[in-house]
Amino acid sequence: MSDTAEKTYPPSDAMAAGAHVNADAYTRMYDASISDPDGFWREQGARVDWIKPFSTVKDVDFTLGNVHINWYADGELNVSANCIDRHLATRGDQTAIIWEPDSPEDGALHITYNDLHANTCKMANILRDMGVGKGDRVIIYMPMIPEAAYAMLACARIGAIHSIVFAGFSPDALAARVNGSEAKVVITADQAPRGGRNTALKTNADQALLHCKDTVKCLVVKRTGAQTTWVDGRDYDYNALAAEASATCEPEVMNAEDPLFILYTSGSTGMPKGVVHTTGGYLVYAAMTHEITFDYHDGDIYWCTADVGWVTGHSYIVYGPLANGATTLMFEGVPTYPDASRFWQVCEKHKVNQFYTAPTALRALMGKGRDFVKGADLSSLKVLGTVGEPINPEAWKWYNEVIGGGRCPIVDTWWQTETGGHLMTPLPGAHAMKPGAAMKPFFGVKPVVLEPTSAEVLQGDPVEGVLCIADSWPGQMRTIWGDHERFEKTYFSDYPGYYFTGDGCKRDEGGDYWITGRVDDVINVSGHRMGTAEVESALVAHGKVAEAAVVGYPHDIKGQGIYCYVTLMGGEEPSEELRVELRNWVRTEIGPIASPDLIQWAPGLPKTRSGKIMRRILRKIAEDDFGALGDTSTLAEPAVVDDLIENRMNRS
Ligand code: 6R9
Repeated sequence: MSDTAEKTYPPSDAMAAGAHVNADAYTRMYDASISDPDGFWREQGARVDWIKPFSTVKDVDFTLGNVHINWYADGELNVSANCIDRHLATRGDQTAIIWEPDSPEDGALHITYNDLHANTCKMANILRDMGVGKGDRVIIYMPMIPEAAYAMLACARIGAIHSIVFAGFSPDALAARVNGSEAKVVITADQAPRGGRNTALKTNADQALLHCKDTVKCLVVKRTGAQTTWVDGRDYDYNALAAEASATCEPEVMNAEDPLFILYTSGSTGMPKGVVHTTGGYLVYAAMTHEITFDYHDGDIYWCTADVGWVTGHSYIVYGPLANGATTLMFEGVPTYPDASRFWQVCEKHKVNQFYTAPTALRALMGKGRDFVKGADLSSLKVLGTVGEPINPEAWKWYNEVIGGGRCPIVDTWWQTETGGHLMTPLPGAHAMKPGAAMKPFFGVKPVVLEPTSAEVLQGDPVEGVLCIADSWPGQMRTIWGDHERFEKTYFSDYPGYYFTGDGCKRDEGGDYWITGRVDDVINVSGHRMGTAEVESALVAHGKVAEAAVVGYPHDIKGQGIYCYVTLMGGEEPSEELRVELRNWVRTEIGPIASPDLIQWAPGLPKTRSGKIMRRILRKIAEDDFGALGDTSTLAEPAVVDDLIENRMNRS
C-alpha cells in the first residue's frame, strides 16, 4: 500500500477555524517565505523587541570555503529582556514557569514573570560578581529545577554564552566541555533527584574540575541539601548569595549575531562538536515555531517534557515559550515515577493544553497498559507533539486515541540541534496528518531530496534519498565553536551548496515528507543522539580492548540500541564479568545514556583490504538481517563475517 493510501487525520473544523495558521494561510505564507524571504523575515523580526532595529535581514552563503550565515546582523537586542522584561507590564503576575518536582508529594511551584525577573537578575548579578562578562562561557550542569532556567536567562542577560551539559553526562564528559569551551564558571547543584534517586552532581563537578584550569569557579545551587565537599575560593553558594543579591540587573546590549549558547552534540566522526546559536535569528525562530507549531494561544498551559540539557529544552521549554509570554511547565522527574501514570497525572493537575514528548517515552508507557491513563482527566489537551526520532505508527495511534481521545492533532516535529527550531512538521490547524510523517516544511525552509552518490536533486513524487536544505532560516546554527572549518566540512561539503542534515527522507505521492533516519554514523538512542565513534573511543580506552566497532540496532522501546563488537587484546579472555566491566566503563567515560546494550566478542572485524571497517556488514548482522549482506567482494578475510553471524547477539 502506498503511503498516501493510508488513513489521514485532518484537523477538525473547530481546530482549523481557531488556529493561528489554517490550510490556506499555510500555503500563502509558505509561498511568501520562499518567494521573498527578506520581506517575510523582516515582518517576523517584529516578534521580538529590538533595542536597535535591524536594517538588513539575511546575509547568507552556503558556498564551501565561504560559508557564513547572518540574520538581522545590525540589530541589537537582549534575549532575557525579550523573555522577561517586556512582559512585566502586561503579565507580571502571570505564571511563567510551573515547576513540577520529581516527587508528587512535594508541591509544584508557580513562578510568575515578576519572580522570574527577580531571580534571573539575582543570578545575573552573582555571575557578574564572579567575574563573568559579555562573551565569557558558563557551563550549566543542573537538574531540571527553575534555577536552570534562571541560569540560562542570567547568562543571556549579561551576554555570557551558556553551554548546558545534560546532568546524565559523566565527569569526564563534563570536563571535556568545560575545557572545550574554556568556561569560566560551572553552575551546578548538590544533587539531581530523578525517579526517586539522587545523582551527586556536585561530586561529579568536583571530579570534572580536577581536569580543568584552577581558575574555573563553581556556583552551587542547593536542591536536596545534601552534604558536599567545598573548595574555598572556588565554590560559591548560590542560595547564600541570592539572599543578598540585587533583584535588578541592566540587560547587556547584544548584537543579533552575538552567540547566545553553545550546545555540544554528537556527530558521525570524532568528539562532540559545539553547535553555536546566536541571538536575534534564533529567538525569532524559536518564538515563531513555538507559537505556530503548537498553536499556542495566550493563557494556554504548555508542557514540553524534554530536559534543558538538549536543544528541545532550550528552544521549547525556555526561549520560545518565554519569548511568547507563555506558561511553560518544567518537570524534574521521569514518566514512570512513582508509576507510569505520572505524565497524565501532571497533565490533569496543571490542565495542560499542549503536550510535547518523545516517541521513546510513549512506547515505554504504551507497554505499561491503559490502566495508567484511565484515571486521569485529559480533557484539557488540545495539541500533542513528538520529537527526537521517527514515531512508529503504532505509537502514533496510541498517542492519538488513548491520550488525545482522537481530538488532538499530533505535530511530529523534525529538527536538530543544528536547526535551532522545527524544520518540518504538520501544523495543527492546517494539515491532514499521516502517522509517522513529518509532513511539511516550516516557513522559509526549502527541503531537497538528493540521490546519495550522484548528489542529483530528485524531482517529482515519490522520491527517496538524503535530505538537504537549500537555503537558510533564522534559527540555523552559525558555526562549530572554535572550528569553522569543521562546520563547513560537516554540513556543506558532501552536497555543495546545500545544508546536509545527515538524515534520509522520502517524499510521498502527496508531496509529504517522511524522515527515514540517519544516513551517517550517528545513532538515536531513546531520542538521544550518540556518535558511534564516541562509544568506540571509550571502549578502546579500556586496557583490555584492542579494537571496537559500534552500530545501532532496532530496539522496541529505545528506537535504537547500542551494539558493540569488541576485539580483546591478545591473552584476554571473554567473560560475562568483562562484559559488565566494559558496560560500566562506557557509563563512566560518557554517561549512563551511552550504556552498551549488547557486546559481542569479535575475534576480528570485517575490513576491506585497505583496512577500513565495513560497517554496513556490522549493521546488517546487528539487525539480524544478514541474508542480504550486499557486496562482500572487498572483504580481506571473509571468514570473520561467518563467525560474527554465528555468534550474533540480537536474534529478533
Ligand atoms: C530536536 C532533536 C536530531 C536527529 C535528527 C533525526 C532525529 C528528530 C525527529 C527525528 C524523525 C522526527 N529526529 N526529530 N527523526 N522524526 N520528528 O532531536 O535534535 O538531538 O540534534 O537530534 O534526531 O535523525 O537528525 P537532536
